[in-house]
Amino acid sequence: REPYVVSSKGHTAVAINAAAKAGEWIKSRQGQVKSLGTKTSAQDLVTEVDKGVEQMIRRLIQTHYPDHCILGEEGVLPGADEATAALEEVRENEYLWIVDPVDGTTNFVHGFPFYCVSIALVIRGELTVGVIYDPIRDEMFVAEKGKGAYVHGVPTAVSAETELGGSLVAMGFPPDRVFAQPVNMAGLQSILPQVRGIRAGGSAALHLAYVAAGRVDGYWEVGLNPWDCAAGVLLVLESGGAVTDTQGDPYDISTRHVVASNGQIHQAMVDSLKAADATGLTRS
Ligand code: 2AM
Ligand code: CA
Ligand code: CA
Ligand code: CA
Repeated sequence: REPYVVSSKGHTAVAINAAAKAGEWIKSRQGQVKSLGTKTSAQDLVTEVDKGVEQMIRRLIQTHYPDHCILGEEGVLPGADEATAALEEVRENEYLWIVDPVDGTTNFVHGFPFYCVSIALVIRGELTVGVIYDPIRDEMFVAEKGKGAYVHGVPTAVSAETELGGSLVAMGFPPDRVFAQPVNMAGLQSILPQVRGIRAGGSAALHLAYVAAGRVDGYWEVGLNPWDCAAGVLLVLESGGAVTDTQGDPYDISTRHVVASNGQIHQAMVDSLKAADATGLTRS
């Protein structure tokens, strides 16, 4: 294995180190969850591992950068409008870290080995570092703005597929049944007949890393929060791919309905979601 660190730049090394330590800890706790709670619904799970890992990552970042702001999924107050809060923090803080301690908590709880740690750094509103660590496969995905994206020192690149018909795409089913379920049913019905296959692994961040690495050609999901996608978005962009909202407008940190792809099949995915009224942006 090549060393994780692809750059001696401090921020990236701190993110990689935090993700590696967090990932090891999560993996060691699979199958040993002691306290399983719910958040917004019976499907929206949280464990002591999510909370403990976020605390650990916060401490590691704060040790190096005590004056930086950290937005983490489990640090958000219940009922707060997460996306709006994040945007305000981006505006007000020069350095904002965006942390998802466990992306794929449902998988973690069930022992389905598809989850990761996601850490991004936004500097003056610009996505600058993105790190995603899959502890099961020991894969560390690292992107730096303007410097490309790597997995263990090897550059990642999106696929070259040009047709939906030859594409394997991923999607996500967030636990919000009232809003997301009808939108997802419409999207599935529209995209599925056109592609080679659809996968829904249950980790938004890892799906984005897989778009970056060319393992799927595209991915879409509605109802995401900044911690689900910030790191993965930079990975896709730095690997030569495209990321927009589900209507094809440019991604920014407040975008919740996301399409990521190799670029080549992007418009076809967006067109298909629009035609099926499956963007999540036209329904209330
Ligand atoms: P999590 O495991 O960090 O909670 C699965 O489709 C994706 O949805 C995962 O990335 C999961 O992240 C995310 N997710 C979980 N709960 C959610 C919620 N209440 N709203 C939106 N997305 C959620
Ligand atoms: Ca969660
Ligand atoms: Ca998440
Ligand atoms: Ca999480």
